[in-house]
Amino acid sequence: MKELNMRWTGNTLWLAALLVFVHAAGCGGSEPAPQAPATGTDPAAATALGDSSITGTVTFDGTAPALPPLAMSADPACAKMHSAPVPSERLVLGNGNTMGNVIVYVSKGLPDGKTWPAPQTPVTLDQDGCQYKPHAQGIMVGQAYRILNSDGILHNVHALPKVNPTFNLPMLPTMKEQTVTFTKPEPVFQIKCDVHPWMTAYIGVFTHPFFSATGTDGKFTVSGLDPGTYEITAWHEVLGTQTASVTVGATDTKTQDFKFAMPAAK
Ligand SMILES: [Cu+2]
Repeated sequence: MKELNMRWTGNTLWLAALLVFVHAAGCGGSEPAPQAPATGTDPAAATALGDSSITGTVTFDGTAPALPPLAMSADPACAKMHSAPVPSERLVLGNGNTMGNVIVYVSKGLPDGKTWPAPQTPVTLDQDGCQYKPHAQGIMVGQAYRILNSDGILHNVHALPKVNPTFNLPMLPTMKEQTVTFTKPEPVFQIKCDVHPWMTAYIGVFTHPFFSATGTDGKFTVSGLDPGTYEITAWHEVLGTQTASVTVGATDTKTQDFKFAMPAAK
């Protein structure tokens, strides 16, 4: 079933879309297409976005630990791409200890019966300078995940999900891109390169578009929400997760900041 659950092409997104269609049409509904709710309402309303948003800033509280730079000297082809040591990606801070690479998403409270189609635009992961860029991000179920090899050297893309099928794609120096999709929602999981042990990325797969990853300014915005009370989760690869409950009305912009700290020494 692995090849049925996961599709990619080296070339064009339309072919991936065609395969999705063929699979959906010929495989007894193991992945039913999103449907409007059966009861009565306007189909457009079942997918329309709301007018409220939640925004905020994620910061690190305390003295940042000194982390060793990425050990790129293990592969001279990587080392020569950089004129200076490349800082660790484990904790990326901006001015004022704002935190990058935090994925913030709605984890509870979305209305039943509503569906959100995956955008036609792909989410991109590039292998650039022997780093995955971006380091952390979200994607929707069914949305194209376009994996580039700007480096033009040998990498591999080893995904370690627990719900979706795992995959391990070789990226030969001549391969410019591959595209995959994820078929099930799944909390954030790791993607790594087995050639270069320091290369790690993280991705979360969602059935909705209410997620955001912070840049080094620590800022996130989740928009398009209907009125309601939502649990939002902020995830970080080292410092774990935090949740908050936020209630929005019909046209609100609410602020919810998060603050992470190193766990207390035992
Ligand atoms: Cu690599």
